[in-house]
Amino acid sequence: APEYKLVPLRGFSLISGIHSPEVVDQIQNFEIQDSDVFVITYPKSGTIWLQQILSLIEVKGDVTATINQLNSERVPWIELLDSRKQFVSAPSPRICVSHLPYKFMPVGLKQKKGKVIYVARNPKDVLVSYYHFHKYANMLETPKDFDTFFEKGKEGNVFGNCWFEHVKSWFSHKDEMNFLYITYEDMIKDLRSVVERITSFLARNLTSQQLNDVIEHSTFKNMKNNPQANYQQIPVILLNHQLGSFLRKGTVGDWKNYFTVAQNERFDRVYQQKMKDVPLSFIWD
Ligand code: PPS
Repeated sequence: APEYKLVPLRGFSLISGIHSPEVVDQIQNFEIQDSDVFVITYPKSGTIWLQQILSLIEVKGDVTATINQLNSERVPWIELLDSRKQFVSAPSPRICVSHLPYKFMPVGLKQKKGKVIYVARNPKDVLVSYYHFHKYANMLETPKDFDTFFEKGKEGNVFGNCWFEHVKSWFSHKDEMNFLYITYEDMIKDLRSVVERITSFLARNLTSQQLNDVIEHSTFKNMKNNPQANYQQIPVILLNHQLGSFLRKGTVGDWKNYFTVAQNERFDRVYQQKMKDVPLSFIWD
């Protein structure tokens, strides 16, 4: 098996074996078209959910048009090794996802070409979801226990680096871009209204029935049972499917089952300090 490790590129950690510094360094030069859509997330914030939703919006909710292709191929990651080929030659509209921080992004996005959808999730649930992901993703180091991962994740010693820096870097530059900010929690509470915000941001016209179909095939249950949406077909070399599943729990507030009172107090202090000038708030449970 290949050896995966975190390798730094301009202050950001990539995973050797699946990311290439050369590819990532090229992204800023990608020529952006007005129809391009970039979905940006910190890991475990709803990426594959958006892959499913956006590809369904493009086919107006007709799930049969998506069943020949994995959602990770319909809406590929731009930082993966072969992404340049996939992105540059894809027919318009080119829709991709990325975990990269703002500083690696194509210059064109900052000139209001293309569109950016940023999906944020409350960082306590991100930490718990990422903990489970580290246990079954072969490209990430298996944590000894939750306490160990809490320290590591809170410090940003993971792929994605620091959650606070990620959210803040994108959010503080939002006015340079065509930018839509949504949260995982809003999607859990009211998926329809978030999907409506997305269709209107992308100027896609769907009938009410088509919208229903998009939502129906994007529920946790239906995605978990859909082999083209649940990542079961991602090779075992990357994900050990016996140790977990990508669609794990899909709720808000699971952190309460993991954080001790002391950990929660420490986390709240860091949160308050790092987010004090940021006009964002989260639903925590
Ligand atoms: S990754 O590895 O960064 O691409 O992971 P990502 O897709 O961003 O995040 C995975 C978490 O999103 C949850 N998820 C969903 N929740 C509710 N409904 C739907 N349809 C859905 N699809 C994905 C997934 O279950 C992971 O969260 P946890 O808390 O671990 O369940």
